Amino acid sequence: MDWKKIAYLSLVSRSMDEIEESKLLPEKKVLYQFSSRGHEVPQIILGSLLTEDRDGVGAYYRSRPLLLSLGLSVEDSFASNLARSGGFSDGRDIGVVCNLPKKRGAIVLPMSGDVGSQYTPTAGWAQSIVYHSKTLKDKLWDTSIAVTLGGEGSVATNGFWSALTIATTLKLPMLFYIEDNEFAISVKSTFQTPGCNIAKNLSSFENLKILDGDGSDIEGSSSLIKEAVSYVRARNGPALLRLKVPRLSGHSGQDTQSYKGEERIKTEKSKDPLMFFKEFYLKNVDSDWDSIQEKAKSDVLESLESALNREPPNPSNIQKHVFFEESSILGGLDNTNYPTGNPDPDPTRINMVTAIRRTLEFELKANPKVLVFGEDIGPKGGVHAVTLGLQETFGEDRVFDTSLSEEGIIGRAVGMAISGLMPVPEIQFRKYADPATEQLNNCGTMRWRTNNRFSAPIVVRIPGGYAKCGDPWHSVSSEITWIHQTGWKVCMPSNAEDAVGLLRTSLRGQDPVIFFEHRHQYDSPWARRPYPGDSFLLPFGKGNVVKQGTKLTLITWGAMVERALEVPQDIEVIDLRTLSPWDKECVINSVKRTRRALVFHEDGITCGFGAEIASTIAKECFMYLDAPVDRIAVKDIPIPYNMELMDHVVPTVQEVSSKVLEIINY
Ligand SMILES: Cc1ncc(C[n+]2csc(CCOP(=O)(O)OP(=O)(O)O)c2C)c(N)n1
Repeated sequence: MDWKKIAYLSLVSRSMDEIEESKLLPEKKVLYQFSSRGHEVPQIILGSLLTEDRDGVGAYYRSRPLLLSLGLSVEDSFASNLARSGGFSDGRDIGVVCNLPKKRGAIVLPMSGDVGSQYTPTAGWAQSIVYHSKTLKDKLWDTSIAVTLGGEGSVATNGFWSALTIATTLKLPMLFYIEDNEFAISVKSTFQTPGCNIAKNLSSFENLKILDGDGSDIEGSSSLIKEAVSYVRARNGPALLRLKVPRLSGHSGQDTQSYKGEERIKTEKSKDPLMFFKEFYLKNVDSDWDSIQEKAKSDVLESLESALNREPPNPSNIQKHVFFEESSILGGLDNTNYPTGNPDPDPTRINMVTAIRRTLEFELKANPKVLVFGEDIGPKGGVHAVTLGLQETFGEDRVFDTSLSEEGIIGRAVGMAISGLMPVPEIQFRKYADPATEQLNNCGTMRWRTNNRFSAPIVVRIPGGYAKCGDPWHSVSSEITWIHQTGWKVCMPSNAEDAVGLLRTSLRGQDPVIFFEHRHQYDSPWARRPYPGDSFLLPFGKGNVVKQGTKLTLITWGAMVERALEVPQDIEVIDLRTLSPWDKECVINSVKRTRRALVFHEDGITCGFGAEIASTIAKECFMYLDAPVDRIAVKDIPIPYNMELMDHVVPTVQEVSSKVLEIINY
């Protein structure tokens, strides 16, 4: 153990917090400050053991000491807190939400502000370690481990339990490091786990090594940290180490700790691990503590000066890196040379289920980094039969069932994508993506909020929409959710051929994609098409004029395309195919010709995507319009079960046709 370095970094961290708390915060130069005072020493000891390539850490806002031990520059850290240029995010994110991408050595995954959201991406990283090492035979990953850090409050979150389930059921090389300071802001640990000790409560959890100690006991805690890291590195499975540490400051700069009381604050001060570490150091290592402290302080001041001299971020860059423009440091596919397969179309008409399966099969063959997973997608072949036979062909490492946790499915995919894999998670039905909302959201914003340091391109296959009947659970479409969120590409193919082209483009792309599979189109005879060949790709943002006409432009997508084509009037029908991005040009050109526009969709009408399209047409085609732009869509209620009721909710061909006539006769 390099105690001198541990002493130096602990003192650097302490000094940074002190300056921020006493000076930069009151001066309002730093607006968010989360002090690590009290947490430093054990974190830095842990960091000093993360020496292997591809060690991956999922950390949280109190983890700066650990990042310092993994190579974070003091200047970058200050610059981030000061919202200056460079740093973790170029002024886009708060400074405590750090990240540390590197091509070699331990990395820190992009943190986020949501407590508990660090856990499942770290589990994904752990699973990637095994995949890279065991399946791809990449030696760089042979001894790597995943480590996740969290406070005792975070053990009550869904993310914690989801990741724990993944790590223990799959026996992943993952260490849960829980820093128990007894308070989640002001809420006592009695509310987070009964009896306040997560280590004790998990003592009978299968496949989990438990270690429990006190961060103020330097020798005891450092040997526990060593034991935990060695255990996980030796591929024995996951471990959970809980260390008690005092939180010597308020939760954040604004917190006065009025809920703690004088006595408690005094007791916490007397447990400061740094104080005990100094004693330990002077007794066992050297007498140069004071000179190390001096050096730490002057280095910190010098770095602060440099950070203060940095320019503010350039506002003209703020829209950059929402989508792929250039490769991020970590995340996404390397340039893969794809085989052409059989580029000739196969004239046999296949349904959309078979088309998606065939595309997945080819891409799994073409790129060993593609992994397909979700609930029931293994031996059963998925509840929609899309993945039928894929596990048999590609094995359980590449096509696998997961635990029943959508947060786990998506969070794990995020960690995998950062490691360079192309995860293709299936969410069984659109409605069941709800528990994964946080991970989906953070996945989409990752490239932007890390200023292109990290990205997590994943292709989320989500079946939904009405089928033979409807219901509030299996028939949701709500595609607007992701169009409205940052960083997601969204497509909703109406037929088998488009599904092939869009899926292949998604799987070879560098952005996260919501690939919406409409349940009605899965086996609709209309949607059956010849397989367009193994090299067929469709670009995003290119609509398709599926019927030409002169009286009105009807803009639609997904299952509504089929209905729109049954409307008997002389209308032009555009299948948008992708909604983020969407083909404005195609729509505008058509409306300028037909002079009338109707948007037709299955998602609810209020604030549905039709509103966005209508507003664009109203602005861009104002001088050309002979009638107001209109919309027809599902009423703002879920799709009902009873088929007659369903027909009252999803617009029928007759209703659309009447609406068309109304606009034509305006
Ligand atoms: C999902 C979510 N809910 C609430 C918050 C607000 N919040 C931020 S930190 C925090 C307490 C976390 O406590 P703990 O996990 O014990 O870590 P500590 O701050 O004590 O180190 C809360 C409630 C949040 N950031 N995210």
